[in-house]
Amino acid sequence: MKFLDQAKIYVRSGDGGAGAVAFRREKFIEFGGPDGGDGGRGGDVIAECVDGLNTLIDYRYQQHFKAKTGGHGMGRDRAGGAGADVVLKVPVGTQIFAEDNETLIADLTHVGQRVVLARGGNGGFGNAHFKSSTNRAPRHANPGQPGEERTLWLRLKLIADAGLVGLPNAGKSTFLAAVSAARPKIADYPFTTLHPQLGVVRLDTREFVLADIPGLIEGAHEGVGLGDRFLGHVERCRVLIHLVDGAGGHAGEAYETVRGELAAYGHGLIDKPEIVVLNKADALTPEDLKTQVARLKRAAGTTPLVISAAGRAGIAEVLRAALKAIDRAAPPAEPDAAWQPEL
Ligand SMILES: Nc1nc2c(ncn2[C@@H]2O[C@H](COP(=O)(O)OP(=O)(O)OP(=O)(O)O)[C@@H](O)[C@H]2O)c(=O)[nH]1
Ligand SMILES: [Mg+2]
Repeated sequence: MKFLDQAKIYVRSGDGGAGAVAFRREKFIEFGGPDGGDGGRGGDVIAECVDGLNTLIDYRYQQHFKAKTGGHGMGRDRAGGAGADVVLKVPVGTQIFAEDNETLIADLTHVGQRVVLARGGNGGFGNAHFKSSTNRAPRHANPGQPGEERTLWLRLKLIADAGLVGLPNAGKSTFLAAVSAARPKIADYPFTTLHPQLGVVRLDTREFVLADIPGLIEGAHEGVGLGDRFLGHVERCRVLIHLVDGAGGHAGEAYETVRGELAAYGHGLIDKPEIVVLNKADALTPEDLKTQVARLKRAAGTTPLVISAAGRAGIAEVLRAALKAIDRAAPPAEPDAAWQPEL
């Protein structure tokens, strides 16, 4: 399935149906009285969070969603039918933003959650509604209220327990492939991974979701490389696994670069529990390994775990440390109360 984590959509709820003006006309019945029915409600446009989706790709092909208009009222006190709703199915972790792409409207974090994006207009009253002792033959009815229309942004932030961060080529995808059934593309050039990938890790009797995030480079927060476009997915991770390439330059500097980008992005990424890991130990001489570990320790302030993702050595310790940190970390902050459109 193709991955798309951002989409712009246009939604319009249904107009309400108009009320009817009608009078009872029957043989032998004089002054039958008004009997125009009310119009039906217009349909709503609703977003619903469903299981089994992990991309917004459907919204690349369809961006316009219009709910049906309510039926018009009719004579003989027949009310119009309600217009059908339109339900947009979105994956868990979808946020809905207003047209400015900044104002958060709703955050759909669990399956079954629903939010009304545009409310259908009410139907108008038919003339039967307006009869009174002083006006026994009203000749007017209400039109239906118009529906609402708005342009919205959908943004998917994958929900994972732990996220892999690091420079390109650090071995993040190799790590994900080693610990889960995910099969990300692995190659010895930077930016092999172009969009986030999820994998389910099983450790002893436990499970957690690990996300492989495309590599970050200096200036990513200004758009260099793939930029920080995918860091949004890290926002939802409870724990970061920071992979540093032991065989590719100064480990301490590599670490600092990524930390700098996480700090520049903000949103609390820098405060997340972090497991510091030096990868590619197999490609280093014992002396080089010692130097790199010392550099990384100085930069990170903790002793890094040393692994070889390709050689599958030391991986279990990393997973165990991650699981411990996940259990300790508070669940991600709940977003503001669900928003409802003003009527
Ligand atoms: N020697 C050695 N090579 C490794 C190890 N782990 C990964 N590699 C190699 O490093 C290269 C990059 O690995 P990837 O897993 O694609 O790196 P990545 O961090 O996902 O890179 P991007 O997706 O570009 O950000 C590949 O050629 C891997 O085979 C390791 O433990 N030892
Ligand atoms: Mg990769």
